[in-house]
Amino acid sequence: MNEYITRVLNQLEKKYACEPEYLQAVREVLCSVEHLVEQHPEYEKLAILERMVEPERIISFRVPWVNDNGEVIVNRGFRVQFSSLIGPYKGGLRFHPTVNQSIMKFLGFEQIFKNALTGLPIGGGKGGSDFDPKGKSDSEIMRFCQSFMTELYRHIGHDVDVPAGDIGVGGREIGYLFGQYKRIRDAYEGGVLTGKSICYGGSLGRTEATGFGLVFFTREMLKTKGESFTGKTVTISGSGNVAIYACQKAQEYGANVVAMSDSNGCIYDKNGIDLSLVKQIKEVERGRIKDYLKKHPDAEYTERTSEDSPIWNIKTDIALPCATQNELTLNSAKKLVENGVLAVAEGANMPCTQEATDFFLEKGVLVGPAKAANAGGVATSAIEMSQNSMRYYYTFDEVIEKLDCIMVNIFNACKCNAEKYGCAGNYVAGANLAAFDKLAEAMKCQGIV
Ligand code: NDP
Ligand code: 2IT
Repeated sequence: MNEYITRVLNQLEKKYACEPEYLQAVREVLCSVEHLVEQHPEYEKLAILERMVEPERIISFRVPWVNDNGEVIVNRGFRVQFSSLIGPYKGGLRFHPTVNQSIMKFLGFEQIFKNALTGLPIGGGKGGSDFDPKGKSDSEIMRFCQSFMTELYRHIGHDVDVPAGDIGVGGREIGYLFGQYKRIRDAYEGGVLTGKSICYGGSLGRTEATGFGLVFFTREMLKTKGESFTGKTVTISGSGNVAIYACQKAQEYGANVVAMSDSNGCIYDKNGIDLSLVKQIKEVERGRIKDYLKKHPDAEYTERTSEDSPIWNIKTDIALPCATQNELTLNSAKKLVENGVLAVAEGANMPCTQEATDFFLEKGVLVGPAKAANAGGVATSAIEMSQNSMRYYYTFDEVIEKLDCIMVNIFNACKCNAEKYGCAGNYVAGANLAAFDKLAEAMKCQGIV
């Protein structure tokens, strides 16, 4: 391993020993850009790596709110403004009890590379809170969002930092956050948040974008092997925003999606997932995936009992992890390979452990890395921002056509860079190389800042 990379990694591992997810994300990128770094001896003198991995700013704040019983609850809020090299900080907000600084930093770090791959002018950031939206009433969600924004508003703006959704933050939460921002600022600034509802400035297609984009990227990978979605068996973990729309597009392409999940367990329906029922359970009732059995008693439900999710034991051609980080372990990867998996594409951020990814690559499985394969969501957020600036809206078909084109371009960038640096077919390395190259060049142009 290159000396400069080793030194930076060693320093980080000492300094941030308590941030395993962040270290995992950084290690993956730095280990795959070795050839590029070797071609640029000036990077060391300019501290390109040190500056690339260190967030420009981390904001952390108290979020007090009152629950329906009149009790005062205090959560922690974060915004990691990772890089403004190529545009305003851009990235989602996650509300989940596991949120901590390591998870915020890993997500922010991934985001700068993902956003660079889209080819659009967006820097990278991430935020959120350890607030757990599960089981909360609508008014509790609203009060929490209002309190969160009362702190966050001073740090964001349409040319500064533009948050959006992620786990636990969808259209409802973005609406409450936007309302509070507008009230404090006393101005309508449409482009300050994305993922807005269509009725007050959102973009058609943003809801579908991450899932659809994931399937477009996978379609391009499959093409390289003369394959397509038609007639293939697909399993999709999660049953949230990304999973639902990945399922919809895969079904439109003629695949048989047989399984979906949530954090409690997974359903298997050999006749093909009834997606309108999943949408009803998850988008309307905010229920559990197990409720699927009430309408389809022939489907099977398996409870999750260990870190290895039962969904990956199901035989499939294409696996789309769309829930959360490190949800697909080496054990699961072995099971999928044993069952003949052809492609794995990451809808979630860093869902495969490093060992799982390495195993897939070693066995010749097509791997679509998150920063490339799920970039359709943020790319469409950037299209939402441009519509807000233009004060003009595209049709649904126009947005999806642009999204498809962006996903094809991202796939080609991954493919070309993998070939250029001697690892043809390794789209994980290809994505890291393409994005790193662009960011490092931007850093050189802008001086030591
Ligand atoms: P949602 O909140 O809509 O759905 C999340 C899904 O993942 C739910 O089914 C949830 O189950 C499951 N899940 C969450 N945490 C865990 C966990 N610790 N263990 C097992 N399952 C879990 O989120 P999204 O669909 O928006 O996000 C899913 C993934 O995609 C995340 O990794 C996110 O970062 C990534 N992503 C999202 C984008 C977007 O535009 N929304 C864009 C790019 C990436 P349960 O309900 O039981 O918690
Ligand atoms: O991880 C991601 O790319 C997102 N959650 C979407 C971010 C965005 O700004 O649309």
